[in-house]
Amino acid sequence: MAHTYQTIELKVDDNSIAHLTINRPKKLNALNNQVLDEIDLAIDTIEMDSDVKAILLKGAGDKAFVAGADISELAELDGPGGEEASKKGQTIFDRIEKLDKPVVAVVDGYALGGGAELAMAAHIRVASESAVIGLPEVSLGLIPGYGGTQRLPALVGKAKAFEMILTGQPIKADEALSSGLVNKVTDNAEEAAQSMIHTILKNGPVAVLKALQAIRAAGSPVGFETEATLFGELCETEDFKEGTTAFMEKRKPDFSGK
Ligand code: CO8
Repeated sequence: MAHTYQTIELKVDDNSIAHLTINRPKKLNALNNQVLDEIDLAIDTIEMDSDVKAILLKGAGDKAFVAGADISELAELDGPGGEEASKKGQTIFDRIEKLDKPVVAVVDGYALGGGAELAMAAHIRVASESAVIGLPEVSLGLIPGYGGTQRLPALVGKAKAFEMILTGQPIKADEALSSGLVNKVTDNAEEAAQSMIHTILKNGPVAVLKALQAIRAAGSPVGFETEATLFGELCETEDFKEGTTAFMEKRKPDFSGK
């Protein structure tokens, strides 16, 4: 179903990439309830639309990816409301991480608080030289509540996560790269992200899907078992036959996605 959005944009380009843009540039794309609801709706569409092969997640304007949860809404929360709001954001960001299509975030400018947490829910982050990433919640008397205390340690290790979350101090692109928080830093992050998606989409579609599923199981008690099961499933696919045959025939594979 096609939705009309006010705070996000969702457009699918000719290369089957869905461009999901957080679109409140005057508020540095801060995530209010409406933005979260619209992201949730956009995920429904992205999941159902078989024409969408990958997602490019970005912020509108030239200053920010997303400068955090909307502080004017946060200020109104009481205990039960805060817990509910945290769970709501966690659920939506979890849906992003669990998408069976690669999600690449373009981190251009500020990615703070909930914005950093949104970027961390993507599978890959490409940053611009101007990226400033941080979890400043403690400076507001809060902690990250959209998964940041869980995803940041997984990406950068506990020591760096303790430093970033306890000091609340943001880091710049070069430090984000060296600590593993972003995958790449470049002067044209959107172009680099698109190019990475094109590279991904040249590979066997079923293999890309199963790779997403296998990596998601990393660290869980069934991680290795999941890898072996998915590996076996891939050995039954036409893509596997085509990929290996093409290699031996010294030609490019023509994957059917079956
Ligand atoms: N929320 C609401 N409005 C914001 C936010 C925000 N997070 N960030 C920026 N804005 C607004 C500003 O109020 C301003 O609006 P107006 O023009 O109407 O006054 C507009 O965006 C432009 O911002 P600035 O004028 O401040 O721009 P500067 O270039 O001077 O500064 C900064 C840029 C440094 C990014 C600055 O805007 C800033 O510090 N923003 C707040 C950053 C922040 O603290 N983010 C974390 C918020 S807490 C959070 O994300 C918690 C997530 C988990 C919640 C879980 C439970 C709900």
